Amino acid sequence: MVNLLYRRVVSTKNVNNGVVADIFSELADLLELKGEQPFKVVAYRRAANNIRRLDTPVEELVGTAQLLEVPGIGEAIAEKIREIVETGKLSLLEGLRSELDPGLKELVTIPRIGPKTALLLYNKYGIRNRRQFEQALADGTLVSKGFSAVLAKSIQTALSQIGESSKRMLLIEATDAAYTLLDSLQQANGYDFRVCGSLRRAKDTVGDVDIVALPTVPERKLQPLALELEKMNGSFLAKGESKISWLTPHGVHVDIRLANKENIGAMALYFTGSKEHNVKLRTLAMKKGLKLNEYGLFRDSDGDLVAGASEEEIYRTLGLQYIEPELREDTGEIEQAESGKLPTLVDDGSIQGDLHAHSTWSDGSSTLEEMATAAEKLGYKYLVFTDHSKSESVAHGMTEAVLRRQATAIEKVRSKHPKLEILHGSEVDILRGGKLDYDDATLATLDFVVASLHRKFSSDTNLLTEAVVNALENRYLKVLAHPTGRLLGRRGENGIDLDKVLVAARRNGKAVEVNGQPRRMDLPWMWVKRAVEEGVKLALDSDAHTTGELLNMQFAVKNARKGWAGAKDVMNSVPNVAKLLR
Ligand code: DGT
Ligand code: CA
Ligand code: CA
Ligand code: ZN
Repeated sequence: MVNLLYRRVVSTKNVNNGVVADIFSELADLLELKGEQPFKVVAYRRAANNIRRLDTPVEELVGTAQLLEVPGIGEAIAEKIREIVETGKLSLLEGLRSELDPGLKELVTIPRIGPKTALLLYNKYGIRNRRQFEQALADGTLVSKGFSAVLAKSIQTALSQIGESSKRMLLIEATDAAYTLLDSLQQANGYDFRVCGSLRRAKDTVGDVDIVALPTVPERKLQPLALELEKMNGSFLAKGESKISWLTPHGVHVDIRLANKENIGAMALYFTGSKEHNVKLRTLAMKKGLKLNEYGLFRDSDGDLVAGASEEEIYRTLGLQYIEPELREDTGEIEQAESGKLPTLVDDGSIQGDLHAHSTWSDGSSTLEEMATAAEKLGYKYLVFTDHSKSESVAHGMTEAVLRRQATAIEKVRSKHPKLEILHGSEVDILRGGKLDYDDATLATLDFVVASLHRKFSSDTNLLTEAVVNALENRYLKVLAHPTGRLLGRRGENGIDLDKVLVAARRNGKAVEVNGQPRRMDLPWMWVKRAVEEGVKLALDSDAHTTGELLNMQFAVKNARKGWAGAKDVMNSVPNVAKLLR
């Protein structure tokens, strides 16, 4: 059985080059914020870049003279690398993290603001966090106090270009914020918490975090919880006995509502939404002589409570099948629930392996061996390595010669993991006209082929669509990866005609990917739903570039559920790898 909640275990075990490099980058940023001498900052940044580009795992170099041959790595940095490899962290960085104000660190996340400007804002203009900055920018006080009007204008433009989407979090960010908060509130004791809102519905971006709190102590309201929150470094937007709105130290908006044993189901239902789903439920209730709100389901005639303690009971009383939170978007789920035709959704346990993962052979930062070990720990039956093809030079795409060497390297790793089927695949670029980046003779040497559009060779959506449709004819191609190419909050969809693509995929018997990278979530869930309706098979993938990212699979699963996919729609729910390769 696969357990994707394995998260921390897997992601902290391996100290790969990417992790070490990230630690040095963060160290450089924080030292700069602290006003440390520039040469130190530059040195750490250089070390980070060089470690990131290293071909050998830095772990293997610790204690050898070879490590000191890497440009930018002297005795002092080598010692720090040893500490990271041995303990998984760097005490110097841990110290800095707790020493620096989170609000100051947040300022650096604003476009056009580097450490220097952040310090200026903090020290000279008294700006303590991103929210205060945006306020002072909007109402003009910043410029009237002497802040550069040119820079202010340029930041404003940058912020408006990123637009609303930048104010929404990725699903993974909201998940982390919510569970970090709940972990520390568990000590507050005396409440059970339920995460609701768009986070529970697994939307790919989340505006704010909604939590329903059920006291386990009689007569308890929200004041004791407010006291707990006061101990943390956030700020209150509203503080009542049945409702709290609070900003975490990282500026994440959290709404908390009080429930009781009789109405917790109704509260959870209401605050899970979506609003459209709720509206339709209320209308349905009215037709049945009932009234539904956040306090329960009541009979019109005498006002008596008929259901409220559980969502299941409320749905049942309304004559509906239970509706999973991911489906609550008013896209036909209520109608299907009325006639008892909702599908059984795919879940983490259905997933038997990962069909799209990278290694240090292209732009990944974990080795083949590290990735295989992590996949085995997840309980997978198979793992496909799909490093980039030769045209993808920014991602260290492999020439045919390198691909052959990788085949030999994979053979070696196989012998150490007899229980895991390790497949040699490739993420092959789709080129102009639909030609693939390796010729058929090369593709024939591989076990599995995933193909994707990376570089836009044209902005003409007809040409892009045509290329993808042609590529889907290739006999070796198994999966079309991240079809829209979107990067949430950064880059929109490529505009290809997905209706045509789905038809071509079904005609050729190819699967379409549900990529679980939190910034991709591609196909988007509405298109997953269409693919399922069209009978196109889905491939749920992590697109991992590190061992920890194998757990992106959980977001692919959530996104597939949101598109009504059952295990039968998912290619990698099949345990027998031979079936997959037919
Ligand atoms: P978000 O935060 O923008 O990603 O989306 P949600 O769905 O979490 O929306 P939010 O936080 O404004 O509200 C949480 C839930 O509360 C929402 O899904 C449904 C319910 N809700 C909020 N406002 C209304 C309303 O005016 N009418 C109804 N029926 N429900 C509402
Ligand atoms: Ca919300
Ligand atoms: Ca909310
Ligand atoms: Zn990839």
